[in-house]
Amino acid sequence: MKIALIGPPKSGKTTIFNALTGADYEVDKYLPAASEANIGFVQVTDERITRLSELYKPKKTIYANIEFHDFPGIFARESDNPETAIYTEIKGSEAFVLILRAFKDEELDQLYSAADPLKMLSHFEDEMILADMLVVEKRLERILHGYQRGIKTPALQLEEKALNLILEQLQANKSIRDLELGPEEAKAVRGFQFFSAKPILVLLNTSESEFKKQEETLSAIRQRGFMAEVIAGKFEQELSSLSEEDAELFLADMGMTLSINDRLTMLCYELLGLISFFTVGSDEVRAWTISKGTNAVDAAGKIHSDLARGFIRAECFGYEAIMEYGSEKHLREKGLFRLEGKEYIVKDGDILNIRFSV
Ligand SMILES: Nc1nc2c(ncn2[C@@H]2O[C@H](COP(=O)(O)OP(=O)(O)OP(=O)(O)O)[C@@H](O)[C@H]2O)c(=O)[nH]1
Ligand SMILES: [Mg+2]
Repeated sequence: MKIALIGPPKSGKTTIFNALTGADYEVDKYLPAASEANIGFVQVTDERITRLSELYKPKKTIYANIEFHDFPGIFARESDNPETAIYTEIKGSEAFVLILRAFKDEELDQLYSAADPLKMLSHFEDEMILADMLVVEKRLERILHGYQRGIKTPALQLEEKALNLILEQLQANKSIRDLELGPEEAKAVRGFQFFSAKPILVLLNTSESEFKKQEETLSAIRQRGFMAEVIAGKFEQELSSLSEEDAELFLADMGMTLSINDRLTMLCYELLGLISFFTVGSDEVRAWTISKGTNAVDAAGKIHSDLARGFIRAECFGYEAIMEYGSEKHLREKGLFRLEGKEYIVKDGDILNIRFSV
């Protein structure tokens, strides 16, 4: 899963990226914008994998992970062109974490603009809508040009229909994520990777002392339909250099029990509607990430395409059940060891073993 950290210049993206990944990229007010993204992986802590690993004692234990890309500031100047490589790279991610400056800094106020998260959020929404609109208009023009030259296929007509619906939405100054397209239409335009179609988590980056004073801004952002949270980026980065016990004490002081990694990965799962299923055995205990509503055969395909192709049945039991009864043998006796077909909707915490033949 690829998540982009984006935002205006100097909102604290790299600071938060460092806190998340334990990296040590330079952060400084006067540093010019980087020309490429920093990339880092964050392991998704899952207590359940730890427990399963204790039970099965496998050779390998594999947690899920999220790939974070820390981009330089965007949508800052008139001359910033959303058709350049970095913007295309941003559009290639599955979701955005939009980091907005809520910490005070007079120099940054002067160099860039005042810390006004609500205003900045509107600016980002406008820019994303505008950038998408340019793409749609250009494509529609080409399609119509093709029609005039006799190139008119059902696929093109479907795409044109979808693009016109999207254009209408954008012209009403609304994001594509709030538009409900039919499955056919959605498929026809998937390749465009529109900015305003991506799920967004808004993070207010604030100082330690202002951390508890963001409720009003947060609820205003949530009222606009976004998921939003507050983070003390610089403070979190400092914490990442402390021992686990000390960091926990500091966090508890601020009313938090989870590390930035755990909080942010949980939020990303929620944002994207993701869940985990597990595979277990003496070789490997492993977590797999899927969307809510995924059926057994598609879940099998996550593990290997052969498992989907030759899918026969899924042997299935729940994490809670194996923890309660301690062994698969006991689960069988209790009738908690099930056989499920292709259409079974996999649940969070399911443990699957795919029977297949190719
Ligand atoms: N007071 C305070 N300063 C912060 C916080 N987060 C970041 N900063 C400072 O803000 C400046 C910019 O931080 P970066 O993390 O480099 O910001 P960025 O968004 O990555 O910047 P660009 O990539 O250049 O857009 C640095 O001087 C940081 O120390 C914070 O939570 N509180
Ligand atoms: Mg940066």
